[in-house]
Formats: sequence, C-alpha cells, structure tokens
Amino acid sequence: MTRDVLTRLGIEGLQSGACTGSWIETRGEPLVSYNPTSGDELGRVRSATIADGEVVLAKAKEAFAAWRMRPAPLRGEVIRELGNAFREHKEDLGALISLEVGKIRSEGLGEVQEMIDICDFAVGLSRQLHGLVIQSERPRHRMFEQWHPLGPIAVVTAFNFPMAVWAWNAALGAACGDVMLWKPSPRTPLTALAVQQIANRVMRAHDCEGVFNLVVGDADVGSWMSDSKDIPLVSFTGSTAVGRKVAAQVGSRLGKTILELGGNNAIIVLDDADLEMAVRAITFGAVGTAGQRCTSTRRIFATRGIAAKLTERLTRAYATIRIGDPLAEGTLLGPLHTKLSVAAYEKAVAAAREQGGTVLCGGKVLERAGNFVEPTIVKAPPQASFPIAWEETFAPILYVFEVDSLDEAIAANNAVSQGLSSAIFTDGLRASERFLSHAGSDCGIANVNIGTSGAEIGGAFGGEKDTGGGRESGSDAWKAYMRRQTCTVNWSGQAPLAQGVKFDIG
Ligand code: UN1
Repeated sequence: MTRDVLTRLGIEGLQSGACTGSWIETRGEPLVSYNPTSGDELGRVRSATIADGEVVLAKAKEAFAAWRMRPAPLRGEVIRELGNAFREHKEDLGALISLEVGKIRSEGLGEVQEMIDICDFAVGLSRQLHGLVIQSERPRHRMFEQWHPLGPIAVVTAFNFPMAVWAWNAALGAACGDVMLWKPSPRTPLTALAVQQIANRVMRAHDCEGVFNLVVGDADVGSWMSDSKDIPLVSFTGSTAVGRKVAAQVGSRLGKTILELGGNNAIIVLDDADLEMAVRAITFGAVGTAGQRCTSTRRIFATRGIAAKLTERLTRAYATIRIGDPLAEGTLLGPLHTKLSVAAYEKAVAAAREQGGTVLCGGKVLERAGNFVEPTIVKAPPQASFPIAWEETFAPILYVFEVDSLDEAIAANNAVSQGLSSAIFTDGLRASERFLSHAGSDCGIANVNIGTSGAEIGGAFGGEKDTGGGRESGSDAWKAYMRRQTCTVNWSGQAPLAQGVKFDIG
C-alpha cells in the first residue's frame, strides 16, 4: 500500500530536494523519512545546500518578473487548477500525511481539504486585492492605495501540518503575485515532494515554472533565507525559540516576517456548560493529531460546580480512544512523530507528577513498534505552582485545573507566554461576552462552545505574544504578502501643496 501511494504521487528512489518546476541536482546530505507508526524507512531525499538554494532563488527571481505582471485573476486560474489537482489526489495525499506524520486518516484527509479550501479562497481573492480610494484635501486630486507583490518569499513549515501551512502561504502568495521558496520540515520531506510534483504539472501547463519552488534543507538553509535581501518576506511556522532567531535575523535587515509559533491553549468550562459538547471538543483538541497541533488543547480551567463531573466524563471518553495504525478504521490516536517527542512526553508526565499533579489516566509509553503513547489527563494543582503547564509539550497531555470564577479562569488563560487559541464553554451570554471582550482572552483565536483546534481557513489564523503575532490564511491576511503604495494624481493644472503650505518660486 505504502509503495503504491508513493508511486502514484511520483516519489521513487533517492529524490532531489530542490525544485523550481524542474528538479535540481542537490549536493546536501541525504535525509531519511521514517514512518512513525512502524519505524520503517519511507524514503530518502538528498537535501539542498545553500548553493543549491541560490540556484532556486535565481530561477524564482526570474519567474517573479513575469508572474507579477500576469493579471491577478489569471494567476487565480493557476491556483484553481492547483486546487483541482489536489482534489484529484486527495486520497493519496491524505494517506501520505498519515504515513509520514502519523495523523489518522480523517485528519490527513482534512489537511488536504484545508489545502483545497485555501486554493478556492485564493481564487476568489485574486479578484479582490482591493485598495482604498481616499478623499484628497486638494482640488482635482485623486488619492488611492494599491498593492504590489513583494517578490520571492520563504515559506518555512513544520512537520505537523506539512501541506496545509504551505498552502495557506503559497495560494495567497501566488494570488498576490509572489513566488515561493518552500523549506519544509526536514522530517517530512516526502509530503513536500508530493505537493511539489503536483505544483510542477500545473506550472508546466501554465508556463509559470519558478512560482512554486522547493528547497528541502536544514537549519543552515533556513538561516540563509533569513539573511537573504532577495527574500523580502519570511513566513515561519515552528517553535518560539527558533522563531525568535528568525525574527532577529530578518529584522536586522528590516525584512518582513509572518511568525506562527508555539501555543498553549486553554478551554474554560463554566458550571452552566453543555457537558457533552465540552467533552467532545476537549477530547478532539487534546487527543487529535496526538496533541501535536499548535492549536491543541493543553489546559482546562473548570469551575468547581462542574470540574469533578467533567474529569470523570473525560476519563471515560479517553478509555474508549482506540490507539494504533492511523490508517486503520476507528483509530483516533496515532503515533507521536519522533522518539524525541516520546521522550518529551515522558519528561512532561514525570514533571507533572513531581509538581503535584495526579495522573487520572494514561501516562505511559506503549510497548510496541512506533512512537505510541497513552492519552493523558492530569489533575493539576493551581497553575501558579505547576510550571510544566506553562510549557508547550507536543503530546496528548491535558492538565485540568479547578477555579473559583470566570475572572480567575481568564487570568489563568492569559498568564502564560503563548497566545494562540482559547475557548469557553458556557450557555451564559454575559460570561461569553466577558471572555470575548477587551478584558477577556488575549489570544489570536477565541471561541465560544467550540474547541481550540480545527479552525476554518476563512478566518485569519495566528496568535499574540510568544506565538509571534503573524496572521495567515483567511480574512485580510493577504496584505502581509504585498506592499502598499499610496498614490496621489493631480489633474488640476495647478500645483497646490498639502496642509496649505505656500512655496511660490519666482
Ligand atoms: C498548526 O497546528 O500549525 O486550527 C496549524 C487548526 C488547523 C491548523 C493548525 N486548521 O487546528
């Protein structure tokens, strides 16, 4: 099955890791991709060196000169075909995500759907890159703003959304007239190769090679991108620690960044919450993708009237979760991505115990091939004395805190350094509005009676504080992929100055 999926997606043998539409002979180290379910090797990719990256960038610059002048709705046509090609290959692409990342089938397919959705969004956007018309204070003057493409942009993605996050950036970037240099996680090169093969066919059919480019490489390649003056925007998804370095490097040359960094997302559950809805949302948020989304639910703040019922119901729900092969029918929890993730899980569970937490269920690594762990619920002491909950551990560990009030819950939600996603479960209008107010959640995403993960593409996606402040995907996130130009046209035959300034020359 695995071979068939790879073959149908055009992945065989030792692959090159750099492409501009045509594959480049790369000279870096070979990277091995492993299936986290079995530990078996899935494939090998020869990574790109910085010199290989330079070759790709030169081609991207050349492509940009033509692409930016193609009318945006015609760029949209190319994106429409890209989305259609993803539709055609949805099953295989989804299966490859399951094989390389370990997501369950439905979530693998969901990620491909997210790519398709953002392509559809970008097609519409290609006719809506609107600027404002502004009233001039001078007679017979017209003032307006317009948006121009930036150039080659770097899209650095993480292992956990190896296709969708690229698509958020690439579909929007392409609609905006930019060209992309994609550096995927070196741990998920095959998913990137499969997407690139599809993009290659679409680019060839539309004579626009060099718009979607791939550079599989290590941190040195990422650092080269951050330093390169020819790359006006670096869109980076990954850890807060690396994000800080990217921000400093790109900032020192006054380049632009979009940063999607760590999250540490909480759900507040009030006494009047619909318990069954809360349990479903919390379980999906904490266990879905094996707790490896940046939007995964990690903390629960439950008020005293519901906390015991909630933990009891959650523990029962956890007992029904089938762990195993992500492609098997009925599996809800696949493997963690690497052995390092398993070690981080063990460390966090041990720390939780040491710091006064009680493990209500789970807490163990499974003794079998692959990187499997049990979904874990920890009853936690107050957050202030429980430092492990302030960190993002990419694993299915949920900390449940009891609180006295909504105010205490909001303060605890906001106390951590990350600020990506948050949610409240309540049937009370005042409580939900308080949570959504200026004095409420400080996160980029705030939901009512919906969990923290699984956002739709139509909204802007991203978060505050240590999450980096970037926004991707829907709403007006496209503006980050363009430069704004304010224009004033004088058709008066006079030369008046603004602010009434006189400057008459003889
Ligand atoms: C991520 O984990 O980096 O909202 C992205 C979600 C997905 C995207 C997650 N749509 O959970």
